[in-house]
Amino acid sequence: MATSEPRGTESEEASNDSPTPAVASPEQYIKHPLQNRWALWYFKNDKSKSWTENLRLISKFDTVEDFWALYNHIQQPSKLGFGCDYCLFKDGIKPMWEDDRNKLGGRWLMTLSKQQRHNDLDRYWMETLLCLIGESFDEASDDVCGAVVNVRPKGDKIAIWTGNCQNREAIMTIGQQYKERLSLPIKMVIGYQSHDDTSSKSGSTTKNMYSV
Ligand code: MGP
Repeated sequence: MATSEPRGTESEEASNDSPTPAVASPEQYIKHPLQNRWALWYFKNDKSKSWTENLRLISKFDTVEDFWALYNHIQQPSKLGFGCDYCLFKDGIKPMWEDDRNKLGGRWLMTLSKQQRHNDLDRYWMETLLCLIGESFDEASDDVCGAVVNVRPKGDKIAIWTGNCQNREAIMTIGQQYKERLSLPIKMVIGYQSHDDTSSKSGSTTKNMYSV
C-alpha cells in the first residue's frame, strides 16, 4: 500500500553507515567572480632605470578568493621601502598617465601625514582595494580605472584614478562615497586633479578641479 511504513530494508538502507556520496554544493567549489578582472602592479624606485622600467605587473585576479590570496601574500604598504608603489588597475589599463583610458582622466588624491603611515595607511589602502573590486560607487564605478599607493618619505599618498576629468557627476559620486567609506572627517578635504595638470606641473602643488 502506498501509505505503508517503509519496508525494513529501506529503513536499514537509510540508517546505513556507508558514507554519503561526496556531492559538494557549488558554493564549496565555485569561486566568487568579481565584476572586473584586476591587475596588481608594483613600482620599485631604481634610479638606474626609467620610470616605466620600474613598473612590474605582479598578478591578475577576477575572483574574491584570488584577491584575498594575493592580498595576504604580499607586504602591506607600510612595510614597503620609500619610493615604492602598488597600483591596482582594471585589466587592460596600464597604471600610467599615457594609457588611452587614463590620459583624459585624473585622480582623487589623499595625502597622508608621516604619522598616518603607522595608523591609517594599510587600512585606507585595503578599504580602497575593496571599494574598487566591490564596484562600490554605483554606476560611477565604470569611471574608475584603478588606484595607487605611493610610499614616500615626505608623506604617503593614496589615489583613485578615473577615466575622464570632465565627468563631474561620476567624479563627485566617487569622491563623496570614498570619503564616507574611509570615514574621513568632514573637515578633511580631498582634491581631484587632472593627470594633465599633474604631469605638466612646475611647482610642488597641482590645482584641484574638484574637492569633497
Ligand atoms: P609620483 O611617483 O607620482 O609622485 O611621480 P612622487 O614621487 O611623490 O613625486 P611628486 O612629483 O608627486 O612630488 C614622480 C615622478 O614619476 C613624476 O614626476 C614622473 O617623472 C614619474 N611618473 C609618475 N607617474 C604616475 C607617471 C606616469 O604615469 N607616466 C610617466 N611617464 N611618468 C610618471
